[in-house]
Amino acid sequence: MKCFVLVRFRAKDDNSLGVDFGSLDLSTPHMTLPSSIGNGLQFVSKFMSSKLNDKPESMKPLLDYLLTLNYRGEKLMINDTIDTVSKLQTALLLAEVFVSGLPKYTPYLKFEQRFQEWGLEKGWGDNAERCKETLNCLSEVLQAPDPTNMQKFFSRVPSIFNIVIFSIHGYFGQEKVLGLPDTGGQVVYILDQVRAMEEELLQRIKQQGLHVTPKILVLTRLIPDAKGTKCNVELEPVQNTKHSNILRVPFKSQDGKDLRQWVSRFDIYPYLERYAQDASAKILDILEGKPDLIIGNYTDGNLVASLVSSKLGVTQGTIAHALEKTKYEDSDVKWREMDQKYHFSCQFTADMIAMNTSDFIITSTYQEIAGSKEKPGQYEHHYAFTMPGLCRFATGINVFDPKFNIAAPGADQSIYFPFTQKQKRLTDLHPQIEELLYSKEDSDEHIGHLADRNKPIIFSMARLDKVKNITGLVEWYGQNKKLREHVNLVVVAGLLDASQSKDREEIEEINKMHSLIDRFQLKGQIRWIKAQTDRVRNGELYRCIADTKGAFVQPALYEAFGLTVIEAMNCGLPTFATDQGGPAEIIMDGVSGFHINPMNGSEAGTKIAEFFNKCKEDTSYWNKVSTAGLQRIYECYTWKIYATRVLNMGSTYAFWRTLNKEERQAKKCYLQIFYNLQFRNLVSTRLNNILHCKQRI
Ligand code: UDP
Ligand code: LCN
Repeated sequence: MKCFVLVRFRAKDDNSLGVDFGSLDLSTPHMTLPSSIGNGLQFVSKFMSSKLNDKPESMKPLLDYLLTLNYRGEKLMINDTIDTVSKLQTALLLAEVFVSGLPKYTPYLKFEQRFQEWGLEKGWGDNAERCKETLNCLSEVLQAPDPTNMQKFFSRVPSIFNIVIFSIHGYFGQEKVLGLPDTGGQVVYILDQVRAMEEELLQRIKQQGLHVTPKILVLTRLIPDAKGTKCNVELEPVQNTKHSNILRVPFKSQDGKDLRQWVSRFDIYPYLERYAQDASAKILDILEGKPDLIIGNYTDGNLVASLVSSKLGVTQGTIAHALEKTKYEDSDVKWREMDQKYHFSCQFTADMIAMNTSDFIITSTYQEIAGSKEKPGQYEHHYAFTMPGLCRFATGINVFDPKFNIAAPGADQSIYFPFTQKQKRLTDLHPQIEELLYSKEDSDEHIGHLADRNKPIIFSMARLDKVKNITGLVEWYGQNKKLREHVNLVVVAGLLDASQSKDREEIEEINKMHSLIDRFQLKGQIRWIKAQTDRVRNGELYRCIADTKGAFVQPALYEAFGLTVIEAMNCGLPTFATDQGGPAEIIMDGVSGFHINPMNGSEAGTKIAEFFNKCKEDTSYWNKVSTAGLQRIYECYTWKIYATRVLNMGSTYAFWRTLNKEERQAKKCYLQIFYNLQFRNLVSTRLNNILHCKQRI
């Protein structure tokens, strides 16, 4: 296939560029069952099993892949003396018979030499038993591949040691950053993800019998004007890890100097290409070579991950968290109206590039991909769309693509644990929390007070963005007499003083909060606390709210996942959360919590009021909902489950991407043309002025 045939058409009705990424996936198999969406790994394993099944030589790609495995040049699993599939089968058989005769826990070192005589290298296992299982698993795959053995084998292949994660915008740090503009759950997610993945990597490497130190680097932006955070520090170890670091690389302005101030995620595009080059050089230096897996986060991180992984030839994973296209209604069709403020032309183009270059896409829920009966999913939104006069995507990304995989995040259970675990409770923080919730006077940190301390508290915590709808919650509360009778309202959100904010949406929301508090005369029933950055104390805060037999309310107009929802549930706090997005899947309505419709405030307010009414009538009801919420968390939302899945994706897709090389090369070539002609052009015509600006809101 030639690259130039790939820009297929211009839409008839306007002069938009027509793009059909689907036409480039001719031999990529696609799922057909909606129920399979998000189970890419399973599908890929099934497909590979059937594809590698027909003739013995069909196994050659697997042999070739195994021959590439190495750590810093030292061969792993097999060496070059095994150059045919039948030689590999013989070696596996001989080795399996041999290790079967050894005591189970015989260390690998004791028989390493025998393995080498058969062309086998380190990586099969740390003892005789583990080696036997891995050898047998591959023998089964070579004899008659089946998806179960295929998945098991790839979960054991030593292919991942060094991982790079890109998360560029906002203030990426470990202290004093949450709640700052553009800085929310993504940062929490990534830091927890790093800890979980390091732990899983260490366990796998040990079981593989290797003595390798894994490294994880989180690449973000170095911001010299760091506002009291550590965002001006180049290298910072990730807390509670041994081998993971945050590496910060500055943006450069036109004159080559480091850009000093924070840049909104909507204005970030002109800096990314240079950033990718600078980051790439630093990564190669620190890791002393290429990483084995690159994972991007959000539009900017994913675009840079695409550039760096294409350049280095490394497997790429994509995580969106929450893309703007889904949040702003008709943002594609009305892109022109919004472009000045949001630069969606650049963003949607970057998203399409990243989704298509990526080898696999990690989502937190099914609905993030395919939505629900009522609403399209985040990725479904990107299937086909038009930005009139600019670009028409006939196929942007297809949700039946096997690159989609669900791996839901968890919440750090050392911080978010149930309020009932009395011996673990952080009682020394109680005086501070008491002051935060109940002190009478307004301060720099809070506004309003709770006159009647005997009432339960309904609590919410989020960035003060429009989409989070904290002002919506205040309005529902203000309007609902019953609710006001039953409970007090506490919200932790943003800044309290509009003149201190630089974020345009936050400024609007701050002003609205003040006017709602006045309009409904809420002082005495509401406490508005500014953004809280201490996660440990926040964990205890959720539990103190649970002590009042209160509830957590997440009223967002749309929430991609909703970490606060699982944090609250982990603490045993009954939770009401938006039915728009991830929470609709996390909570089973009426069992492990409740759904609320953010478009219908009076219905939502009544539902919450009825819950508290029922709790008064049936004293066991509150505990029942609390316990069911916890059970749901333990079954589905933990970091351990997440890390196992993601590392399995990394190793399986590393092989998957070596199949169909020609077609992939053609797509890569097309994507490069698209990047060069379309994306670069958009950035330079719409945004280059930013490079010269000192500060932009
Ligand atoms: N958070 C916080 N302080 C605040 C606001 C939020 O610590 O003032 C934390 C919250 O506990 C959660 C994260 O920031 O861990 C927000 O994640 P979520 O997924 O709820 O929303 P996002 O901000 O990513 O849209
Ligand atoms: C961004 C969001 O908006 C949230 O819904 C997610 O929970 C968070 O990222 C982590 O994925």
